[in-house]
Amino acid sequence: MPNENERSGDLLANLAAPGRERVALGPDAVLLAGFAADAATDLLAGLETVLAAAPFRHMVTPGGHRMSVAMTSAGPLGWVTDRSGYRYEPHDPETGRPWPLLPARFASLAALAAKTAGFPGFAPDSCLINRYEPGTQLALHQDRNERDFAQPIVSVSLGLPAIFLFGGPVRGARPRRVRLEHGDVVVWGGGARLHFHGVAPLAEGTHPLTGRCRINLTFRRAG
Ligand code: MD3
Ligand code: FE
Repeated sequence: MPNENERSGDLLANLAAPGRERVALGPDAVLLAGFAADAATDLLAGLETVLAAAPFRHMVTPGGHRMSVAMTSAGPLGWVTDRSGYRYEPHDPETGRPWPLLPARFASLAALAAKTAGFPGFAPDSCLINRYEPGTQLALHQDRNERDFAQPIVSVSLGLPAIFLFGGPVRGARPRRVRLEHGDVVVWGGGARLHFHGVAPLAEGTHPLTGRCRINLTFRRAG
């Protein structure tokens, strides 16, 4: 019977094994295919506790457009947008209360994925949670509200698949299309950190664990 340390050592070795799909999407972007599949039910249970305190909402862009992606956050900082701009805030503007705690399973998975991709010591202080329903899309954008662009971003896809649009450092370049499936994790660091990216309109479908939606968790060091 292995002890706890041996067990977690085995798990780490297995996740990092050469046989597991590990796909370079670019010089500093690595897809860990299926990395979160075994954690998915725990992650979705953690999501329910977050949603009980901070439900999904459709925020408004500085230009006055209602976002079709529904969002919420967990952790010390949460990403918000309204007519006055994009930023991170320690409180949920809907309730005035601090954002819910990062569920333990969220934090452990994000740290293990970052370490596996070559970013040991990643300690996110924010998890932005996006919900896509069929037809929902996310326009090409950069993530630039974080303080330190040397810190990676870890994204976890759950539920329905999506076509992720991975552009370049300037808006003009035609983006690559990458299919992200349930359980896929992508770690974005280095040069890729400031690349334009988005999500194509979600196709119709239902997933056994999420129903008629896709959930994306993005872990960030914002402050
Ligand atoms: C590449 N979310 O929340 S995750 C976002 O699927 C966001 O919900 C998308 O873009 C989603 O900001 C994409 C993948 C992702 C996240 C952040 C990145 C890719 C990134 C930052 C820099 C480069
Ligand atoms: Fe983004």
